Amino acid sequence: MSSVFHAPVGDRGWRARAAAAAARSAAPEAAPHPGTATDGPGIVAGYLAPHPPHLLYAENPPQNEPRSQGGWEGLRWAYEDLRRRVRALAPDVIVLHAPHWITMVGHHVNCVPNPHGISVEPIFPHLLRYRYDFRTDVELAEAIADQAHADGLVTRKLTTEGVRVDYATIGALHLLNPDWDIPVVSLSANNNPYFYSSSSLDQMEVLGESTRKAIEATGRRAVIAGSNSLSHLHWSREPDLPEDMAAEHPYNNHQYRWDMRLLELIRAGKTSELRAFIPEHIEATESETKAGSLTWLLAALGWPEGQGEVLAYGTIIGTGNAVAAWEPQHVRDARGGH
Ligand code: 2X7
Ligand code: FE2
Repeated sequence: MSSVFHAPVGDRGWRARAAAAAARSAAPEAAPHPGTATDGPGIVAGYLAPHPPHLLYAENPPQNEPRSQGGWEGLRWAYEDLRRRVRALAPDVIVLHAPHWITMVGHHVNCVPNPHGISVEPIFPHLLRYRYDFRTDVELAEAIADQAHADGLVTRKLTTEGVRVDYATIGALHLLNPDWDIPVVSLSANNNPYFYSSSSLDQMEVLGESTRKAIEATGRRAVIAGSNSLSHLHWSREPDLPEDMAAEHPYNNHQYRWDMRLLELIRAGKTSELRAFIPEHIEATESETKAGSLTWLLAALGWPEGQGEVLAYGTIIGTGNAVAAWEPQHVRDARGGH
């Protein structure tokens, strides 16, 4: 098995950095959190932005071939709210970590200036066949890859034109910004958590911090988004009409209750408890957060205590999905305290 850290065995500098971040997030509420910008360059907001193809299908955008009657409105209305927030923030870039660009060795960053083509969902091709055409913030993409390398991770810059962009990246980015007028940086999901039972999210902590450093060093105002479903067991059959909401419900009560426990921690802003809870939740529910997008997101934000808002929860073919936001106080104040 290849290692996804290039640092020599015994180099545990990243553990010290992760511990320092934990200590910062456990400190009493006072100074601004290290992860989010109060003004000027930095991360201006972080969002949990789920990507099941059903959501994009239900929107009927012109870029997607299949047509639908709608469905999953609760989650989609929350995305409408996120879109308004993104527009109000007017970031330079959206940086996204999503689980379906799977890389077996290392963490890859898409550095192709203008990815375009058709993205197809391999299990649900009748829901998502989407023509995409967007701009990458190449300078930031390269800076993230370089910083992650300097921080001990095996990294690669994807520069090959024409590599198909996965449906999770496309789905979440469309739902966040259907106009595609904000440049993007897209990160791969290294697959090591699926091979090692423990410690696997540690790298996402490092990647999150590397992402933040690169955003600050390049002077960007960035929205960051982690695209994970929560509980991840789903039906093996779908209704004749995929958007038949009479068939949509949690896989079982166990999965639902564990998702609620996770969401209560977000709502309460108990981020250090959430950090410890994420692996438990994965163990209990096969949560897609195993792919690391949520951990990457919160690590980039510096695990901000006292923040966290759940905009919606809903199931998609039985899996749990939430739209959630972490925004600094001045952003919430500017929106009128919501
Ligand atoms: O990628 C997904 C997912 N995360 C959940 C449910 C169904 C399909 O695709
Ligand atoms: Fe997924």
